[in-house]
Amino acid sequence: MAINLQNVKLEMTAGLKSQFPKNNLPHLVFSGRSNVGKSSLINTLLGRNKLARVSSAPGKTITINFYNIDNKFYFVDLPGYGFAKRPPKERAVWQKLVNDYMVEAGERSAPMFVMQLVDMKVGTTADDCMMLDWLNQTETDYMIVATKADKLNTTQKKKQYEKLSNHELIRDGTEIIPFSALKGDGKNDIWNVINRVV
Ligand SMILES: Nc1nc2c(ncn2[C@@H]2O[C@H](COP(=O)(O)OP(=O)(O)O)[C@@H](O)[C@H]2O)c(=O)[nH]1
Ligand SMILES: [Mg+2]
Repeated sequence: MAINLQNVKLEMTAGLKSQFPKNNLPHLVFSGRSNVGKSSLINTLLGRNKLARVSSAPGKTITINFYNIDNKFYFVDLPGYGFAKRPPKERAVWQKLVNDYMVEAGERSAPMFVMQLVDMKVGTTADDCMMLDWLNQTETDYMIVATKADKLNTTQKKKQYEKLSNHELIRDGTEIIPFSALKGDGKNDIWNVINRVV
């Protein structure tokens, strides 16, 4: 599919279910804890510096951002999770919004595919495991993007890749792609997966 990356826009920043787009375009969903590198991945894939906001501090507002990609599909930027050091109320707001989205996504006929981001150096957190468990239980299609690969040397990368490959919560045969926003490693491989699923 030829995609015009000049024709990309943030169509909706949704804090409420009523604000989700109502058409039947495929959804590529980006999921991961705050600070895992989600915005950086989206910007790298789209060849933009600042379309998605990159932050050093966890975002304050909990929204789902819908990027319309050339009227062919959406990049869906789920709000980051990782609530250990944040108010319990935030978790409830996150759960309600993400649950509303997932229920509605389940009702649509268009494909949905999840890019589950895991920090390659940190490995899976307890929250990541909850998300993986949920993806498995709902039989959602997903791949793993192992972010910030540039922080590791070759030996460490191999070790962390093996860990993810053998992870009990990562479905057998799941694609795992190491990625670096800094160096661009993995960008083409991820685009190949996107082209296959949309
Ligand atoms: N070294 C390195 N740092 C990264 C990479 N991707 C993101 N970061 C940094 O990690 C922090 C969080 O990135 P961001 O994209 O905002 O993460 P988000 O909260 O998941 O959207 C920022 O300081 C980024 O500069 C990467 O591939 N390599
Ligand atoms: Mg972000």
